[in-house]
Amino acid sequence: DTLIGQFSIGGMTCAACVNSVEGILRALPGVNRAVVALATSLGEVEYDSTIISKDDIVNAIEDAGFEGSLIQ
Ligand code: 9UX
Repeated sequence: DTLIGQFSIGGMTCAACVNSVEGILRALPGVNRAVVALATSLGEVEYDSTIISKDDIVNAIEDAGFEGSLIQ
């Protein structure tokens, strides 16, 4: 199923951080779309839940050195 998850992404301090997180998210198998906003520290990710889980997405954010958590 295609789902949309909203994630809090802590630790982003410049526009290059945003590009980095978006690139990491977009490269994950099962992620169709990812948009990250610096001002709100939020990311919205459209993903195929048969390929990747919310927890996998949070882990990818964490592995990149940021603090990720699921909002909904
Ligand atoms: Mo900007 Mo972010 O110089 O990890 S890229 S702070």
